[in-house]
Amino acid sequence: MKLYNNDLSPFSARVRLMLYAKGIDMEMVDPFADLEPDVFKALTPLGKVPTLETDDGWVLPESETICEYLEEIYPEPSMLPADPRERAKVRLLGRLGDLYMLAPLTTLFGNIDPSQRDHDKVVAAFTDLKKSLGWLDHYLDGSGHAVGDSLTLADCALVPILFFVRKMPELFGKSVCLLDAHPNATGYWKGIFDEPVVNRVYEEMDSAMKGTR
Ligand SMILES: N[C@@H](CCC(=O)N[C@@H](CS)C(=O)NCC(=O)O)C(=O)O
Repeated sequence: MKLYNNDLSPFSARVRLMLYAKGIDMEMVDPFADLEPDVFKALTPLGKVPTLETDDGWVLPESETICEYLEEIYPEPSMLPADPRERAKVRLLGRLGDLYMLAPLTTLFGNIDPSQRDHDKVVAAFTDLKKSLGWLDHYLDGSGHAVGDSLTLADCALVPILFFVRKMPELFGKSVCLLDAHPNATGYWKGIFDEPVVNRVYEEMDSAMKGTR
């Protein structure tokens, strides 16, 4: 199998974290560096990473869908708890990340360049991000895992998002840590690094980010 991946993409990092946690070896291709745009678009009209391609040529985009598919075909170690309510919480945290945290982060991304910046959009995006961090804090318990006491798909979704939550203020000349107002998220962010695969993904994202500056 092949993963069309970009090391800085939080969506790609979500899938990589899962692959590392499950010990799945997969070929990585960065389509933006290694493929002509038309070739990638012919594979997936979305043209986005991550995209999975199986050995028989079946192509699946969208990080959450890829993770759910991989969980089904590689069920061990499980990254979904056995308890239905805990499973629901894993999925809830993934959706909080996708819908309410990545949306303002994407707006902020598009406004990093000061010469192109829309200040009203930046203010609104930071406001939305802080609000969604409050929601996240409500559902975390301050321990080093999002749900239960082992890695789940919720951690795969949240770690790459919190990477950017912590980096973003500095890119706008602010020296604040957005997690400071959120004790459970702060505890989570400290504890999750006890997982070696989290360190691996963090380093990959950090190196990719340094490469863009
Ligand atoms: N909802 C998608 C979002 C994927 C996405 O937006 N990926 C970005 C990189 S972070 C991308 O490939 N952008 C290229 C483009 O939109 O042309 C997912 O969860 O996989």
